[in-house]
Amino acid sequence: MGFEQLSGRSAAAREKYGDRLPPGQYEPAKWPVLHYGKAPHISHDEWQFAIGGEVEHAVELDWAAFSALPQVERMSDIHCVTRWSVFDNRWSGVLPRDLLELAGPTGNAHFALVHGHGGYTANMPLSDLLAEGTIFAHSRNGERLSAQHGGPVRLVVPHRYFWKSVKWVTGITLLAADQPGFWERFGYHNDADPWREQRYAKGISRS
Ligand SMILES: Nc1nc2c(c(=O)[nH]1)N[C@H]1C(S)=C(S)[C@@H](COP(=O)(O)O)O[C@H]1N2
Ligand SMILES: [Mo]
Repeated sequence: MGFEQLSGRSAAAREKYGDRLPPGQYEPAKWPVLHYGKAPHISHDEWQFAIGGEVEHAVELDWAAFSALPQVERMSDIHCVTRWSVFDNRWSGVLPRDLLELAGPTGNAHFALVHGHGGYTANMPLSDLLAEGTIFAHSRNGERLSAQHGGPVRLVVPHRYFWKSVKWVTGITLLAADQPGFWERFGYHNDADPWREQRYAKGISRS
């Protein structure tokens, strides 16, 4: 996409959303699909979620157990490192704190590695997982997430670039010390704050 088109769209988005458009982002015509590899189709029957690492007792949930947890909604904008932002998404699902409560984080739990189908991972401080807007979502704007968008359940961490928002989640490992996830090992910024344009680690530039 040419710079003119990009900046034109950015200007339109800035007019529409004001300060809600982070630097270097634009609004695409529709929500893009982006992932490494092929999207798996996971049925509710086979869905499983494991919580381990720095916890009092490791737990595994099936779909019924996940569905029985308090269901909440969170509104947020999402920002991909490839520069698109999608505004006003209403996510429905379960709060990380309600999941973690089942396992009982130990006093050493300071970081989380969130796992997705096929070995994808994203790392974050426990505080990002427990942040107000973070949710394990099964629906967006009242519709179940498609397999392409990470259904049955994906993570949404709206205040970080969207690669932290793991699709087809399979579990959480709580950690005492940080461990880089899938893209973080390839040079993506560890913190991924879109407002500070933390796209890539120091010394690496891509466009
Ligand atoms: N399991 C898994 N989750 C993933 C990815 C992936 O490759 N595998 N890609 C990430 C990236 S880079 C982005 S931008 C978003 C894209 O989500 P979307 O396709 O629903 O827009 O998913 C994130 N979560
Ligand atoms: Mo991304």
